[in-house]
Amino acid sequence: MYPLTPIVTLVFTVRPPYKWLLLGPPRSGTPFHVDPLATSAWNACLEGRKRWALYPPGGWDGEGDAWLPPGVKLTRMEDGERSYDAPSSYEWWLTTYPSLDVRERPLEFIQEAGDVVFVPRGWWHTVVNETYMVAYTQNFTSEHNFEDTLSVLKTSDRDLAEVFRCRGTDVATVRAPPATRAAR
Ligand SMILES: O=C(O)CCC(=O)C(=O)O
Repeated sequence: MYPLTPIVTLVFTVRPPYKWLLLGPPRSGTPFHVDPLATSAWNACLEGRKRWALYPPGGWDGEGDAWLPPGVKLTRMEDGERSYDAPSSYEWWLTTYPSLDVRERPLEFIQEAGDVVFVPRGWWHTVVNETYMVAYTQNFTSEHNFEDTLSVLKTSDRDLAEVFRCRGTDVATVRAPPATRAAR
């Protein structure tokens, strides 16, 4: 197993929010989105049951960044910024999902208490809670998506990009050699 060095957690001073305790009743949830700053995430369900749908970056056809999950629309803010308009997760499962062709269906599964889900960088995901639910989630950048996060930060927050680049380089120089990793 490869250790995932949590580089984001080393940026103490200017770190954006990256960890959340989630609590919700049945039918609550999180609409379709991609996690910010090219981060990946892990999500541990402590209580209850959650239904997930995921699409890989670019969708199944590899159509590139412009691809959006069915039911999600691109909107433009007044300043020209792009934003995504997604229905609530409950509404998506109720109205969009049943209309999907079998080839358009997402990767889907149930997460129960004790299960930990890994969401890779760039994957669209939505979650509806089927019961009362408590979960804990953290976003992170490891050596695997370091360059992607750095590239997003360079356009959105140059100061943070500089701190991140310096700290990330430190981590890259002290990470375990391949032989040690394989033994874990
Ligand atoms: O458990 C959930 O509702 C999903 C949380 C999530 O997608 C996120 O924090 O990015």
